[in-house]
Amino acid sequence: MKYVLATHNPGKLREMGAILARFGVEVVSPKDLGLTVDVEETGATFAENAMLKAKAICAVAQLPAIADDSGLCVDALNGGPGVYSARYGGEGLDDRGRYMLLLNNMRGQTTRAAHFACAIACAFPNGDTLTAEGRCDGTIAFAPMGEGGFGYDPVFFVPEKAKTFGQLTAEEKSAISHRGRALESFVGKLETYLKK
Ligand code: ITT
Repeated sequence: MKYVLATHNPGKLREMGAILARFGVEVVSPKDLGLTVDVEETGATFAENAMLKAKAICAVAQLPAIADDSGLCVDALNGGPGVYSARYGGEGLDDRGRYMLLLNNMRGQTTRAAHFACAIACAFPNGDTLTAEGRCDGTIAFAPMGEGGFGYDPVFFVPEKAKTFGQLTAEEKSAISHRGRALESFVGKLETYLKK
């Protein structure tokens, strides 16, 4: 069975595709199917938004769809930008603009704890759904480091690796990331579901 990855974010597509391939889950992108579905993320939580995206793409593609909703939650910013991570600072900013804004807003802050959160939702054409979540704890760096990954990776420092996500290889990041952990949990649930 093929699964559509319900995301238009190339960084996520790359990471989700690689992780799911390791578990033998065959995926296609919305682009492969000639689909562009714009889903309004009106949910208050990562889990709600992931389900909105999975259900919308599943309905259009008539294939099971796997969505990821994720974000960076910073303690000193009361958990922000959180579900607004992709929209932090407004429409005009790119990834670099968003993480530079974050560094600016953290200037002088000594409490730098943060975590990435990821909710995975899978919707099947018969109406069944599966969900999973993952998280990775770290701190906000004082300056960007590394060119790898996407989004806020250059400013998310992982103490156990003494590196930012941006300084890790794709494999190193996925082994400990919110997305890697959520997808590993999801694949376990998928295997159980498919056996039924
Ligand atoms: P889709 O909705 O099409 O999947 P999106 O980028 O809009 O793409 P989200 O609404 O889930 O997705 O926003 C997640 C944002 O959080 C993303 O744009 C990044 O800025 C950030 N983010 C999530 N996971 C990340 C990661 O592994 N590394 C760096 N930044 C990440």
